[in-house]
Amino acid sequence: MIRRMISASSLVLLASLASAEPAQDYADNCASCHGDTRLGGTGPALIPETLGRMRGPNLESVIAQGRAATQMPAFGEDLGADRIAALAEYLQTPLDSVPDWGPEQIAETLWFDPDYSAAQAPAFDADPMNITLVVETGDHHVSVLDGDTFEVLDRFETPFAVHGGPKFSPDGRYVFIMSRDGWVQKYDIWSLHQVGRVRAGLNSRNIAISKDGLHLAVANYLPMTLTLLSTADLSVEKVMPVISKSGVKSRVSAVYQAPQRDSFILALKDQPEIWEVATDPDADPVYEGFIHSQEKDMIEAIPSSEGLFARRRIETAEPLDDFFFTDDYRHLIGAARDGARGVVVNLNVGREIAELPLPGMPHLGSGISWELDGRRVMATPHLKEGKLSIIDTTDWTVLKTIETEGPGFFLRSHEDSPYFWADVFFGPNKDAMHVIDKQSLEIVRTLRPEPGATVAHVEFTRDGRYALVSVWEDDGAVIVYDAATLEEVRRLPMRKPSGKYNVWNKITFSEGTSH
Ligand code: DHE
Repeated sequence: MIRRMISASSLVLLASLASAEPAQDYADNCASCHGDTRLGGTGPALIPETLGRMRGPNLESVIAQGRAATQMPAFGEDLGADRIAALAEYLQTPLDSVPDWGPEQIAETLWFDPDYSAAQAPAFDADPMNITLVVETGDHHVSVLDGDTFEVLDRFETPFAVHGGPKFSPDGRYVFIMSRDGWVQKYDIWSLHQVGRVRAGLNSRNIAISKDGLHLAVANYLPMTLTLLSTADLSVEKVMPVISKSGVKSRVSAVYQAPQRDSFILALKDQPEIWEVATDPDADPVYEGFIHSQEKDMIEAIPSSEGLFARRRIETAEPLDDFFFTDDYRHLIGAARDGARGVVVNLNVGREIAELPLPGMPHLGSGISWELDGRRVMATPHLKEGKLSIIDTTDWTVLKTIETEGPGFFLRSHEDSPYFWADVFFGPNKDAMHVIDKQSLEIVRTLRPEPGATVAHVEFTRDGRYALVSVWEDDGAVIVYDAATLEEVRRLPMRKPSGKYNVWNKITFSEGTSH
């Protein structure tokens, strides 16, 4: 009788476990690291905006097996397959509401590294202008490379899932790094030490630094804002809600620095507008036509002068994304939503002036430019087709289409190199890297340094002598090539290295880099 009672109660227990609510499972097993609201804690946010980026092993297998070399344990034995599937589904449902994330909430997250003290001079012998940072997404670290000897001077932990290029202060001393969960990290290159962190958004896209180096703009999806931080102490200067002229909120796809204009340019994801935000404290907003009188409410909190952070709207026929800028920052090309056209906008007059046929989803943000037969041309890869488009920026025509071995993600060159490098990021030939002559527009070599592995993203040393290529795998490497002979000279083991950023090339806006 007793035995029958025990087995009956066990059955009830088992049944209740099998049907446990995923929200309860989340609260019991995940909330302590990922936050009660799923917006992150010591672990990353678990919301669709973040999880949509998960590549490789799917969500269920990460929950079941954990993540090697992280604090993420395996829940396979405790929860079983059905509850894990329900939990994974729960994590992919949008949040009912997004909490306020204004100046107060942001300020509460501000943290300074107690072990940091600012060095008076670089704590190393290497050329501080030839430092290259390697973002290692495999274990969320950055390696600081001496660009002459390729020695790793430091390797520091970043917030989880860094995205987009880190941004250097104009003197190259500090760098700011952003994660998809909206954390911004400040690192002092001279001291080889982290300075601090702040969470500027809940789900963020990228950052841009102002021409004078005083302000950092953070483009957010959640909430739909642009956060402006002081680079000195990471304090909040302003949180700008992003609301179209017609009163509809929009996510910010990306924010870019326009040095010649002394402004930030914003791509609005959901509304047919481009925003320009002044970073010149002396800009006279009315004279510049930066604001309409009915928009005064948007600039009421401007700290030091009327011009700083004044906003100008440029209305477009449809939302545009993923911008390439001409070197003088007079024009941008944005990708139209249909993934088949590029739209040219003249930023001075504030309107669209041309359209280009660019089928196969151009990745304009990776575009680079150079002189060809006295004309300024730009090249862009396509995310859905194995080709590169070469565009004449003097008359906005497609000069040539170069066939590649598959769709690519990044392009790179250097003023002193006759070649540009184009990866094949997707498909069976993802191990290929094309090297293309900038004048003949012919592929001169296709490198395959690690057959079967994804090989992507290139950065040059300051002098353009060496090209650094990522073997984009967990057990990966950065391969150093002689940029003239195209021979491999070094191989540095790295954990899934993604982007690489040379201080000099970035702070001088080298024509070979996407800005
Ligand atoms: Fe990126 C830069 C948008 C997916 C790695 N990516 C950028 C920038 C934008 C952008 C707007 C320029 C910001 C900057 O540097 O300031 N990226 C997008 C997308 O919209 C897209 C397609 C989808 C998404 O969910 O965001 C996307 N990006 C990816 C990836 O899957 C990549 C390959 C891996 C990852 O880290 O998520 C990736 N993106 C990068 C890198 C840069 C980048 C390494 C910086 C390149 C550089 O050389 O500056």
